[in-house]
Amino acid sequence: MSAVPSMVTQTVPAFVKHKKLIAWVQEIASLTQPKNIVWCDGSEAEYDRLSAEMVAAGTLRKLNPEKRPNSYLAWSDPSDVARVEDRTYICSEKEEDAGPTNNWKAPAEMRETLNGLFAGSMKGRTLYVVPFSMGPLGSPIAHIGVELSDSPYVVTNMRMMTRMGKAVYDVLGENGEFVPCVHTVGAPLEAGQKDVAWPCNPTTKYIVHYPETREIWSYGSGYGGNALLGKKCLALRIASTMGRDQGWLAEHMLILGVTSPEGKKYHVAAAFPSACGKTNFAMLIPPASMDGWKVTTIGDDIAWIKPDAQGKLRAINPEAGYFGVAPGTNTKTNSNCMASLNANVIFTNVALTDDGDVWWEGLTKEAPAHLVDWTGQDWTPDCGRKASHPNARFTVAAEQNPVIDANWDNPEGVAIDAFIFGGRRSTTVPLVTEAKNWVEGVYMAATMGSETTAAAFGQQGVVRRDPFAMLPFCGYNMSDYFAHWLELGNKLESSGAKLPSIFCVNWFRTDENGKFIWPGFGDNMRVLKWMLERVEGKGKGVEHVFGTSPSYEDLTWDGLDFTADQFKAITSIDKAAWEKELELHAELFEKLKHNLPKALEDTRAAISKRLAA
Ligand code: O2Y
Ligand code: MN
Repeated sequence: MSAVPSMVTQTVPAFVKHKKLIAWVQEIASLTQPKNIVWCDGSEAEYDRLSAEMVAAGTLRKLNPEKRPNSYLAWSDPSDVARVEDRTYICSEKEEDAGPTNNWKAPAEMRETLNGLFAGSMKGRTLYVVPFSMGPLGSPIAHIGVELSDSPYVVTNMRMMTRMGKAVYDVLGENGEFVPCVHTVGAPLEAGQKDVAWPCNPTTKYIVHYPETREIWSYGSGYGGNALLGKKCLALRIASTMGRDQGWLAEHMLILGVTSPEGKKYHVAAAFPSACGKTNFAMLIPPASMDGWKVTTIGDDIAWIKPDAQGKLRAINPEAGYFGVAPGTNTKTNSNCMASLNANVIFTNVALTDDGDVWWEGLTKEAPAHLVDWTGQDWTPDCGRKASHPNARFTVAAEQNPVIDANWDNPEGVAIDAFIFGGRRSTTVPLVTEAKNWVEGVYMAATMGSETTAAAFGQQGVVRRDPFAMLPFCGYNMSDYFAHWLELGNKLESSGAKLPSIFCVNWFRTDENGKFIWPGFGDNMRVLKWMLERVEGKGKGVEHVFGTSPSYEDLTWDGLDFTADQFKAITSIDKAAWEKELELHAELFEKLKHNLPKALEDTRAAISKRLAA
């Protein structure tokens, strides 16, 4: 690599007026040495051109237009199939600001490493300049990012996942603020070297965040959250630090609109760790017996929540599309999601059918007799391998969701009435509990967890604590994050604002055979209805040590055969199990003791005392 990199000539389109942006693109181009630079305008023509180029390069297959119009299938390198948590870094100046739940390196040290890796890393490739808005263009809650990437797959995915293109330059103007995001697949092409279908770096990956300077640098992966830098990197890790500094919240939450039969509209934001049915809840279809209730989607994964002038928390979905898990999705589990996927989709790592369509585990009861699997090999039902990767994905524009909320794109956002926190627990945690107050709600969210592997049927698996479902996504010290939630609540409450109610749910208690007791899916509407009655101050319930839960009579049972005994099995509170649970909370707090708010320790002590009484 030459010590003084040569300049890459670029023609900057007339619609780009931001001198700092132009200079930064030149600086990154000088470092990474691409063969050319493309300033993306986000047009359909650009999308079609890049897709055709990727088909020619073998990165994408065009699916049968009669089965799946305007849709593509990508198969990634088998080493590049998911987020890489162990290669994800928060490089704050002080290690304690990243906290014990993040990987940390000093910014200067990381910059030296990355400068070495990024030097010449785009050789033989095109550098795409991808301007994007997280949130409706010009919304007071939105923020802008610009991703420089050498992956056309990133460009076409970003066009669906964000508001991407020319209009963003207009919002940026001559000196608007943006979060700089630099991405390379880390696979430079030497002169004459043939490219591969899915370029990536098989051995070296880095997903790096500099919270103080609000920058993102990603090296070596072309996949999902590692490469589509608007999602987990900007909208959660960097945005969470912006929220801490500016008094708002960037959360790993879906946002729902719920309309009652009387026509009253509510909005709830809900946090669930992965594999807890988040997409299904985001597109919930109420049971037929709950005629008149309507659920609409504002967001499926991330919420940005800012207090308005009256202290009311208003939320937007910063994204414009869904990057959802395909396996397990079908017309029974999520027919709205399936309807979203009829056309204009990029599928990644699902299987290809003989008639040019896609298939994944769980799509149909019976698998097709022959497929080409996500690794490109022939597949038959008896071959002993999965046809699609368990983390196979679809990328689709939110607008294709048949139950998209009329306000999903409203720049003012929607007023949040309730927060819901849920984990996957086979025992201990009841179906639903309303927290006694904001502090106890924050405690519930801070201590939530999900079971990973079930040790045996009916036995509790290993519980992985995932505070606020933010463990891999909080861009700063988790204890400071708890303090931020507490301080924001305190500030809003003392200004006279009504805070959203906080609920904790668990759809996953099992019986002695390891079978889920609660039917879940659309029947979660029964629980949602009770929560909204509580929000209205009308819902009945039973007070207990942790808060308030419904009694059997307080839920609507029309159209569902669910006995009082079954209800007891998913709502009972086992004192011994909770004593153990509180010990595990203490272990978590010990790990997070640096700056852990005293209010959380005090809440643990108070719950313990109430439990013993
Ligand atoms: O594996 C990835 O690259 C993406 S992870 C992801 C994608 C969409 C929504 N949520 C998640 C997650 O891990 O929470
Ligand atoms: Mn997520």
